Amino acid sequence: MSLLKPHFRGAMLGVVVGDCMGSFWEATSWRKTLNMDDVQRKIDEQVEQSLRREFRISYTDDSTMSFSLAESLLSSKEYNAVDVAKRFSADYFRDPRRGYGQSISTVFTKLRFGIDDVYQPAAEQFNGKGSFGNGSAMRVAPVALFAYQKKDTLIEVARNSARITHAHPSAIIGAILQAIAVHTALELRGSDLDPVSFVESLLSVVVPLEEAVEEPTSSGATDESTPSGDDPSSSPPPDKKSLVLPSYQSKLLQIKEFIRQPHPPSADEIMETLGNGIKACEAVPCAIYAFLHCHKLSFKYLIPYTISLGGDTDTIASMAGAIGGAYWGESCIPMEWINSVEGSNQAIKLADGLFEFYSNA
Ligand code: R7I
Ligand code: MG
Ligand code: MG
Repeated sequence: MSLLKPHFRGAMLGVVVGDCMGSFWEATSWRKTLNMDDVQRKIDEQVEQSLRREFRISYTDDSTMSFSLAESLLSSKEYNAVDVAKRFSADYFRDPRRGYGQSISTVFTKLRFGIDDVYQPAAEQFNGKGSFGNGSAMRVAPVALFAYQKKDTLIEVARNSARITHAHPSAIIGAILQAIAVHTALELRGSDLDPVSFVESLLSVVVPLEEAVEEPTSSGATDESTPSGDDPSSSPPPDKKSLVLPSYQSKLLQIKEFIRQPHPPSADEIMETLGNGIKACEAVPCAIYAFLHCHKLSFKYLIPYTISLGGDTDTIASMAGAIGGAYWGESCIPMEWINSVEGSNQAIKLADGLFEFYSNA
């Protein structure tokens, strides 16, 4: 099995490369899938222009928040909720035009001047139900590196770091699921991967978490207050139904079915069943499936494939990129992609810091 450090780097680079490559399509692909050749052409064009004109493709909130979480974990040498909240809020007010979720600014405003309970603003979102957006999961990759040796710590830090902005159980469990997926990919790092076993190991974590939640997720049920991949601004106010979202268990079982069937599902089928929208319960399973579909191929294929699934493209590609980067390692990411995205040096520096933290633990 290969050395761990390049895989830490791969995970953090995967976050930023997926985010940068996916962000072009994010606003254009709600409720639709994309042609993979078009996506590939756009990536080539952006990379070529970036290298020729010496500018970097910009990252969005997905990377900003991942970096801040990593920085906080490194500077505090532990999870420190107040410090994480401060950094999230400061980042937002320093540069609010990074494509943040539409409701999260309320949380950052309340956190801005300090508050006794940093979890309170998130708990007040959506009439006290909390956001079920994927923002809690999109930034969680560094937690899998920080707590590489301790799965219990990993789950607790993923849970609590989610709660700073996302109090809905679906967003919290989504963050834990994404962190565990990155962790599992790091453990495997390039060795044979059986996709069914991969899903089963995720199920073993997620099922008890969902069982422990009284109401908010239930197998097969759908949330009708915000349709899949909906433009968030046009959503009606949440009612009691917004607590009822499809369970991760049902999505993971669907992924298992996809893996077992003789022909892979089409992008449209994936959108219809797993979803590709802004909800954590759509974006996280979609990213996990994308990685598993591509695990015998390459990072270079994974990113355009994931973007072709449409919807919340920067976030889903960033999460799939984190899992893929953790699995294949830094060397699998095309050098010209690394050189053309903003934040790649920061990603490497933070990955190395997290590796050092792990090595000295
Ligand atoms: O989850 P969040 O950080 O957004 C992340 C997304 C990623 O795609 C990023 O790339 C960026 O583009 O944004 O931000 P939130 O504002 O907490 O959630 C996102 C959206 O999900 C909200 O603006 C709502 O439209 C929707 N949403 C809900 N709608 C109804 N009821 C989240 N929770 C609810 C809810 O309970
Ligand atoms: Mg984004
Ligand atoms: Mg997004």
